[in-house]
Amino acid sequence: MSALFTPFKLKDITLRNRVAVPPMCQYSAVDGFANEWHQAHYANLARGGAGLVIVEATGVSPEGRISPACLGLWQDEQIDGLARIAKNIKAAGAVPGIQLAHAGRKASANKPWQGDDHIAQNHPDAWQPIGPSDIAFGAHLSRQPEQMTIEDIARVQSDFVAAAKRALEAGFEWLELHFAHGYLASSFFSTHSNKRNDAYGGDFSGRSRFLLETLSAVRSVWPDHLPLTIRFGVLEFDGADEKSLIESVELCRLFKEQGADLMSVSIGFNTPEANIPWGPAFLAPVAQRIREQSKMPVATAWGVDSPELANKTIEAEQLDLVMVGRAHLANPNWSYHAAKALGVDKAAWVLQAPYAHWLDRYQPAG
Ligand code: 8OZ
Repeated sequence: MSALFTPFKLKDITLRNRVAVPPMCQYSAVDGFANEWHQAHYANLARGGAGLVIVEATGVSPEGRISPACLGLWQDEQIDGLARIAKNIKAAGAVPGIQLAHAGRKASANKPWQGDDHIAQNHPDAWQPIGPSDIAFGAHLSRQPEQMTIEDIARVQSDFVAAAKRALEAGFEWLELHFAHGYLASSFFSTHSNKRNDAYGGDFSGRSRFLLETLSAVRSVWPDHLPLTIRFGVLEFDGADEKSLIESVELCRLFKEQGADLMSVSIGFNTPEANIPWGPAFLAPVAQRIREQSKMPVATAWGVDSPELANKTIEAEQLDLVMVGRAHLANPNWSYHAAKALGVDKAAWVLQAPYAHWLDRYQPAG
């Protein structure tokens, strides 16, 4: 029996296996609306056999999008397109998830394949990014954000709440908050980006406040029986990682108290000065530490491409769920090929019957 292909239960939701597709921005929307690209993309991924498919970073407000081509859920009219996606994911036997995000000081950017930098300030597509402090990320994202007022903070938090309600209405059963990658929440937690001297900055508790309040506000509208998870940038690879990890573990414990159900462990990306040791499953030991010390189930992405490696991280109890991202773009049927490679009995049946039947039939005897 392959550990990767055992079910995973979180709250009232059971995933058919431990393979998840993490949020991957498609930069293909207009005005935040899902279109044909998104419909086909997510249906294909779900039909490939993964247990969970999480829709890409979806802006809780227009200003919270990374780029003008990101999805959004800031108005009711955006529900329909996402509801069709959720329905398609479910019809393929996967659980539909969605990630809600505010890009903070990294917002108002060009698509990665069109520069990955801030849109020129005087361009009609640009908008004013906001952040905990008026400090730019630097490097390719050099635009200075406007420091958020207390009213701005309350507004963004209520945007998260309103978007979470819409996500539920759209039929999503798994909600992930984007607290990583240098976007707004992550930038509140990081000393690289948060130099505030009010209740939302300074010491650990000040820098944690925006994240904990946002989580708690969303939890109050997201049903108890459905998973509410966090993609959390737990370290920066900036030379201060032990200190970051001690703080991150502490914050994970508080997240758990506020009702978070699983941590998707990732990187802070709050400074361009990071030295990231890219490699196969390089975050798995970090995730394992979060798992052991916060007593919460964990997932991680980044470099878990091979079925054997994915299976090993589950078997070794480093991860509860493996996020397989780019390997799914290369091969949307990754789970089927993984099941075959791992010797799962009747591997074709990782796929739905209209595919599984034909793949299973006419096998050579013996
Ligand atoms: C990887 C690294 C940095 C950002 C996201 C577009 O998290 C991203 C991202 C992915 O939505």
